[in-house]
Formats: sequence, C-alpha cells, structure tokens
Amino acid sequence: MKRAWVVFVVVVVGHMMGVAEGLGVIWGNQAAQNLHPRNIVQMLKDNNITKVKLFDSDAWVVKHFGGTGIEVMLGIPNLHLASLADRYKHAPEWVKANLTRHLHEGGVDINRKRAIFESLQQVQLADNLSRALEHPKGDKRSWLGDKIKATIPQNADVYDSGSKGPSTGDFRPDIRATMKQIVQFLRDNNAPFVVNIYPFLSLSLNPDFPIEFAFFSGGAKPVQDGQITYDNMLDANLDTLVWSLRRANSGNVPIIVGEIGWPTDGDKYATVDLAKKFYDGFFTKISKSKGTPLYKDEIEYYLFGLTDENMKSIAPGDFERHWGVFRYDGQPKFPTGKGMAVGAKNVKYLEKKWCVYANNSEETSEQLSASMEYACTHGDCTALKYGGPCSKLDNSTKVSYAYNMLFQMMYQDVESCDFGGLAKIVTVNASVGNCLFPIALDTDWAWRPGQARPPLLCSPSSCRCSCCWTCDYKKDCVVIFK
Ligand SMILES: *[C@@H]1O[C@H](CO)[C@@H](O)[C@H](O)[C@H]1NC(C)=O
Ligand SMILES: *[C@@H]1O[C@H](CO)[C@@H](O)[C@H](O)[C@H]1NC(C)=O
Ligand SMILES: *[C@@H]1O[C@H](CO)[C@@H](O)[C@H](O)[C@H]1NC(C)=O
Ligand SMILES: *[C@@H]1O[C@H](CO)[C@@H](O)[C@H](O)[C@H]1NC(C)=O
Ligand SMILES: *[C@@H]1O[C@H](CO)[C@@H](O)[C@H](O)[C@H]1NC(C)=O
Ligand SMILES: CC(=O)N[C@H]1CO[C@H](CO)[C@@H](O)[C@@H]1O
Repeated sequence: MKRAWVVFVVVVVGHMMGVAEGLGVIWGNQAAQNLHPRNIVQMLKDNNITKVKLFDSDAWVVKHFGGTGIEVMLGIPNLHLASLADRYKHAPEWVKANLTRHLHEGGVDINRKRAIFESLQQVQLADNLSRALEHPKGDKRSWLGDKIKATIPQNADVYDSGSKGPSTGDFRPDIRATMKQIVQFLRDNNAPFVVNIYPFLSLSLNPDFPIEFAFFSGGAKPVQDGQITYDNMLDANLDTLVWSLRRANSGNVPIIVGEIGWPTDGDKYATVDLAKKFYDGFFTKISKSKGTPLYKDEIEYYLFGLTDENMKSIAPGDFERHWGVFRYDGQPKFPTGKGMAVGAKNVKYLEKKWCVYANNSEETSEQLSASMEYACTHGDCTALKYGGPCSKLDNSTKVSYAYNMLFQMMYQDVESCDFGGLAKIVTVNASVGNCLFPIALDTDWAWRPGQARPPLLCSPSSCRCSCCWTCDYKKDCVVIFK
C-alpha cells in the first residue's frame, strides 16, 4: 500500500516484544464512511484478533479500545512528524498530548498497548527523528524510557538481496549509513525493526516476478541459498533483512512485519481469487508459528487491512482502495478458512435507494462523460477497470455505478443524485451480477476521520464547493448536523 521510498516512524508503547503474540490488523479510516469503532472491536474479538494498528491517534476512536484487552498501535499524522523531528522538545510534547493521555487507569490497556508514530517521510527525517528521540547529552538510550519504544518502520526496499540470495543481503548502499544509525538506535533501545512487505507490489510492479513466489504454495522455482531453500518471497525477504541487520551489528533486533496483505480490485493482480490464495497460504504459514529459516522466533504480523477505504489516494494505483479483507461494511469478500473469517454483525444501512443513469433525456455524450468524470473524481470508480466484476458492465451501467458511488458516499443526499438531470433515484437493486452497487451505512454507524459526534453531513449544495471529499471539509464546507 505504500510507495517504495517512504519510511515510517513508530513509537511502541507497552512491554516489549521478542515473543510474538499472533496477528494484528490495521484499521485505516480513509473512507467516506467507516464502521463504528465499537463494531470494529466486536469484529476483532469475533476473529480472536488482539492487536490493532491505527494510523492516527484520534482520541474518540482510541477510547473505544479501552478495557477491551486489544493492543493498540497509534499513528502520528504526517504533518506532525516533521515538527516532531525538527526540534528536540517537540517530541516529548507530542507524546504527552497524544499518547500518554490515553495511558491511565481504565484507559486503553497500558501494559499491552503499543503506539505507533507513523508517517510518510524520507530517510533523512527518520534519521532526524531517531536523534530527536535520543537523550540529549549523548546518551544513546531514548528519553521515552521503557514504556514507550521508538522504531522507524521501513519498506522492504531499504535492503537488497544481493546476487546470491538473502545471505548476500544488506541495506541499500545509498542509504546504508543512515540505516545503520537507525538500527543501532533500535538495538540500543531494545526496539523492533518494523518492515512492510508486499508480495503483491513486487508482482504488480515487476513483470518478471515469478508469480508463484508471491504465494506460499511452493509452485515457484525455489531460491537456493547455501543450505537453505526459499520457496516464497516473504521468507526470502525477511531473511534478507536478518542478514542486513547482522551486517549492521544489530542481529538481535526483533522483527515485526508492520504491513502485509493483498488487494482485491484495481489491478491485474488484485483479484478476489489471488487475495484468497495469498491469505489462505499466509494463514496456514503463520499458524505454524515457525518464523523463517533464519529467524526462529514467531513473527508478529499486521495485516493491511481490515476494510476497504474509498477515499484513499490512488496515486500508487487503483488497488489502493481495495486492500480490505472485508468490504467497506465489514462483510467478508471471500471465505477465509483461518483467521479473519467473521464479518461485522448487525450493520445498519441507509434505505434501499440507488442513484442510476436515467436515460430519459437528450444528453450529449460530452455531458455524459463530464458527469461521469465528476462522479469518479469525487466518488470512487476504482472498480471499473482491470477485470474485476464491475469492469464487465456496459458503458451506461458504468455511469450508473459511478453515480451511485458518489450518492452513497454523500449519505444518499438527493442533491448528489442530480448530475444535471441525467440521474434518478431508484428503489430496485441496481447491482449487476457480482458487481455490488453498495448502500451507504446508516449515519448512526458511519463516521469519518476527525468528525465530531453525531455524524456530520456535508452536501455539495451546502458546501458550494465540489470538494467536500477531497479538501478539509471542516474548513471548506458548511457542515449540516443530521
Ligand atoms: C476464537 O477462539 C475460540 C476459543 O479458542 C474458538 O472457540 C473460536 O472458534 C475462535 N474463533 C475464530 C473465528 O477463530
Ligand atoms: C533534519 O535535520 C537537519 C539538521 O537539523 C535539518 O537541516 C533538516 O531539514 C532535517 N530534515 C528533515 C527532513 O526534517
Ligand atoms: C436508453 O433509452 C433508449 C430509448 O428508450 C434505448 O433505446 C436505449 O437502449 C437506452 N440505453 C440504455 C443504456 O439504457
Ligand atoms: C465505452 O467506453 C469506451 C471508453 O470510454 C469507448 O472506447 C467505447 O467505444 C464505449 N463503448 C460503447 C458501446 O459506447
Ligand atoms: C443487491 O443485490 C446484490 C446481488 O447482486 C446483493 O449482494 C445485495 O445485498 C443487494 N443489496 C440490497 C441492499 O439488497
Ligand atoms: C491526533 C491528535 O490528537 N493530535 C494532537 C496531538 O497533539 C497536538 C499538540 O497538542 C494537537 O494539536 C493534535 O491535535
């Protein structure tokens, strides 16, 4: 899900790892509507998932995990990260304001809690941050102490495997010095190295990638590295990291996979079938708790992600909005035999109303494509290409799909189903075959990031701008309480 060059910054709160404790999931909330946190809590419990990672520290969301026994990792918004790194005193201030405030009796479980500061930044920033987190006066131990651990998550492209496989692996030459400094900071503070590994991206970005190597069914030509045979990318990748850490004199640093998953739409390789194949193999692998050929401890994994996010940036690709093991409404996309099988229960939806292309006027094809472009820009059309079920619709049904997505993302606001008279609201299910025309979640259920309770609704007419969904709606739009 992340671009190749990004790094992340993480602060881990709570007792330290070493012993893995199973599977975590990432709940991102860049969707027009998100399930209520209490339903997420229930879903996690139903699936025996005890760890969740959130990308920001929205206090209202975090509060719902209090007393549930679920460990929470919290992210830091990007914009805060730079200032956190630039001056020494900012980091303690941020930690106090956003993190330690949750750590009280009856709050989010302090002993089992971890928090993540996370952001998309360059290596230099991570480097600055590791210095900001060190004690002044040259003490290498972080001022964060034992309760909060700092780590700086990386994408797997910060290391290369070299010519002979994992055993010749090392951090990339261009950033090696910085990476060395970062991992030694981790080592000195008993903090984990967090790495994001996406076999899907390796496959999707590299036409020569042997497809079966992305999965766990042993169908690919194995990589022979001395005595060790690698038949899947994940193990080979992790052992490359093990070697890279060893070469940085930090071989004991524990490893956590901070993100792993497979999207279901928006790319040639993003299909329900391949995602199911990936997850089936992955769940079988982790149920054996064996680590990798070189890393014998059980590894902790965070799945990306729990649900689809239809407002995520699609700069990396249309698949960005389809990483969920579950749909937008917490319903399973495919059966997973092990792990993550149980969907959200008692989900409430808005009325059974769809917005579709009316086909009753003399519109020109220019008007039609302009309306489609509007709907796709402000809504979500990422399911209309690349071979997924909605890509097979005929053109005019695609227009209906686009209209409906925007209509639902606008909480079925009637004014959002106008499109200059080209659209109409219907009560007959507009879904076609396996292409779901979704219904919005009930407003008592749904929320958007940063949104106060009760849910706010901002419609195009009240906004007088076409950017409710892309701009900061709190600033740019008039907000109506429903
Ligand atoms: C969760 O764990 C309980 C107790 O071990 C078990 O009975 C149940 O089947 C598990 N649920 C899932 C979805 O794995
Ligand atoms: C890192 O710190 C240096 C020196 O304090 C500063 O010049 C630079 O802008 C910082 N980089 C980032 C990305 O914050
Ligand atoms: C639109 O309506 C015309 C006239 O009724 C019909 O011939 C045509 O098939 C319709 N097109 C669509 C896409 O429904
Ligand atoms: C459908 O749309 C595509 C691209 O917009 C266009 O190339 C194609 O000719 C259209 N098909 C019909 C039947 O209108
Ligand atoms: C509409 O039909 C689809 C099947 O095509 C189904 O999955 C969906 O649940 C239906 N929606 C509603 C609201 O009944
Ligand atoms: C997400 C969040 O709660 N951020 C807060 C972190 O702390 C700063 C400084 O107090 C606040 O401005 C942010 O709102």
